[in-house]
Amino acid sequence: MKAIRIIACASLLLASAGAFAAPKTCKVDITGNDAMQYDKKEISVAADCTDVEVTLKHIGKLPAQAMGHNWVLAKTADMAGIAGDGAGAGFANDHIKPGDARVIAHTKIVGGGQTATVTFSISKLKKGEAYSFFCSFPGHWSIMKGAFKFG
Ligand SMILES: [Cu+2]
Repeated sequence: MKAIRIIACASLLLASAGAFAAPKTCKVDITGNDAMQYDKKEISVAADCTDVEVTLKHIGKLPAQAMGHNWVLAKTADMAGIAGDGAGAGFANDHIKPGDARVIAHTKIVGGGQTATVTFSISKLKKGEAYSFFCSFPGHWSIMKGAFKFG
């Protein structure tokens, strides 16, 4: 009787160990330009990615104060609210309201020739929820946005 219980315990342990996939950081590159455009309308990461590293490169020439871009990830439903608050949050805050819990991940704002990177865990995202990425520089998010898909 005792032996059976031990075997049952061991198989439970094995089953739960299998649920944790090996960590895998998937890299995504995206550019922004002087015409207020990203080069991607959608980002899709594979199901085995546990973390995502996004690198935003500004391939234009304009300074950040004039044509700055960042990369912000949030639920699609939160995008307008974050962008609205971000517009008033100021350049020094990367146009993100300080402590905005709706923001899942974001880079700093970059200008022409500059690059910024952010890494986040896929565990912050829920299956079945719609997520989007966008630029929170005032006036940009209506054009600079796209769907973020995973799994
Ligand atoms: Cu922008």
